[in-house]
Amino acid sequence: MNEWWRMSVVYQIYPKSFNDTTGNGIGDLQGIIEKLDYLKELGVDVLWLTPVYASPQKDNGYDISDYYSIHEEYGTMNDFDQLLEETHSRGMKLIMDLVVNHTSTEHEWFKQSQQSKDNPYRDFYIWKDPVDGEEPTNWQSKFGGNAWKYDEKTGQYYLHLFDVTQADLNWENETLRKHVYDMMHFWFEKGIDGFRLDVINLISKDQSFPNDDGSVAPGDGRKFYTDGPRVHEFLKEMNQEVLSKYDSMTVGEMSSTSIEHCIQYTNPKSNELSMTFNFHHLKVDYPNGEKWAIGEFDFQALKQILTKWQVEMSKGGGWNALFWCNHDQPRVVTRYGNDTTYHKESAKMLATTIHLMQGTPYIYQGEEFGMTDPGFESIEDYRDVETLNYYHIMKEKGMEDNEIMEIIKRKSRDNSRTPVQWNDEANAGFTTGTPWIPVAANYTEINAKQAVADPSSVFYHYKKLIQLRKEYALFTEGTYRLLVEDDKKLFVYERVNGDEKALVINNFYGEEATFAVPDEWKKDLADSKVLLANYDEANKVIENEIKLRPYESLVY
Ligand code: TEU
Repeated sequence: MNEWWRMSVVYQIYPKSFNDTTGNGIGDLQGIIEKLDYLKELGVDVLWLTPVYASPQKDNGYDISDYYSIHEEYGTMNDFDQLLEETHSRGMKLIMDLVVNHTSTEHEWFKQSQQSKDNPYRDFYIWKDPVDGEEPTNWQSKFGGNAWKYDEKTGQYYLHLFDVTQADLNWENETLRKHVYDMMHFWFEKGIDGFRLDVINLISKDQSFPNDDGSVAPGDGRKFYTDGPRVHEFLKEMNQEVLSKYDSMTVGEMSSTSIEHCIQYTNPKSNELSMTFNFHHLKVDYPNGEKWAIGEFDFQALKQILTKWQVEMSKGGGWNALFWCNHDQPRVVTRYGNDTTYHKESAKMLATTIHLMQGTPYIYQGEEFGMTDPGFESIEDYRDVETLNYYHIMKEKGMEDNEIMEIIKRKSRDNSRTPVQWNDEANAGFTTGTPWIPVAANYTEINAKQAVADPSSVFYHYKKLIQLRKEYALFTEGTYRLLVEDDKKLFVYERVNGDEKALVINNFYGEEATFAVPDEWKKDLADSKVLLANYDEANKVIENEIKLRPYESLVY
């Protein structure tokens, strides 16, 4: 099957931090329109817009109060229609974020549901009686604290797997599902090209609502509510009722899932989704699986996990989304690279590592020119609800402020939410007003304008990677094999498709490394040219060995 999204590269836009044209310090839709030519120059095919629907913004739009209108600070429906038209006129596609595991508690459905036990909308959400005067189960919210909120008016608790202002929808309710599908049709009829589905593997809860018996290893995350009993049934129904009627792309965000489920979610024979995000490669720096703790990343685990997902998903006919960064994750050049001495080299090496694997690559705004974590020291500079919740949780545990801030500086989702650094002018050219969140201090050196003017910048490395994917079907269709798997510094893999093959060699560390060329590659390397390098002058093969410089990356 040769679906267009298998050959595409997706660019993720977090509108609030992308580009402000009104001076209110918040990014907007007109700001995105202003940058479409820049994105076309980069060469991306699809834009993924995180939620722009009406929202009280407690979770920056992942708390939706009206699926049918645009959040007023981002603009109007006319602005959206113009953005869609301008995107399409440039030959690019646009997908929206579908947040239907929960709504804001300010959504009309929830306001109705909260009125009384016999309100027609009551069963759109998950309400339970107290058990022994307490919460119905011991489930914990992903944003800290118990996942149930008591509602005095009707004497019951409602479930919120995320913030208390994000009430979980009851997907057992057929009428609710119908409302979701109608809303999806509304956006497809406007001409969008697909959806990213927010935590979509959480929508089916085990209706016995079992307590968490602690049997799941910490950090595994797979709980009683991930990949629930009817999740595949619901996605097949969604596909049948909506997705199958449009030439669309879907990517499911799968919180703590398994390869088996992701094969089922994405194998075309399943008629569910096009591809999935999983996060196992972004938990190798979670000590004992704990996000809110500091630890160096486990390089061997990183290689093994990425390799396992490459091999198994391909074997099962599944399809991966390939990514390092998004609006929930720290910036990868800080996290797994070196954002000082070897900033450019390591940013390029990381891009090469993920982009030449099998799957659909995603670039998160600013990643294309090497934006870094901002390194904010004060809690006053943070905005993220998850971060602020954990700040208070760690304070209540009696942790010292400086210890807490060291963790938050490394782990906060705000690390990827600072304004895009367009140039070296005030506020990095993001706004003429006061930005809703401070701009990272290094915007004078690291910004899009500088990158576009520098042929050796990270920007042109991403552009070249996108071109390679278009030029060689090998990167879409070829097999994947990890080489020198126990090497402590090198991540080396080969891609093979018939008589086409490529060798991708990445030094993940800031010191020299030696790659001993395997027999099957000796002749090829002698003859083949370097397809892509991240140092200006490429390295040479000497006596069947390649000496790699710090963070050096080579593709043959
Ligand atoms: O994220 C799901 C999720 O679990 C995230 O909270 C993320 O994995 C976690 O913060 C990492 O520590 C989705 C959206 O991407 C996120 O922005 C929303 O806050 C969340 O769902 C609720 O909608």
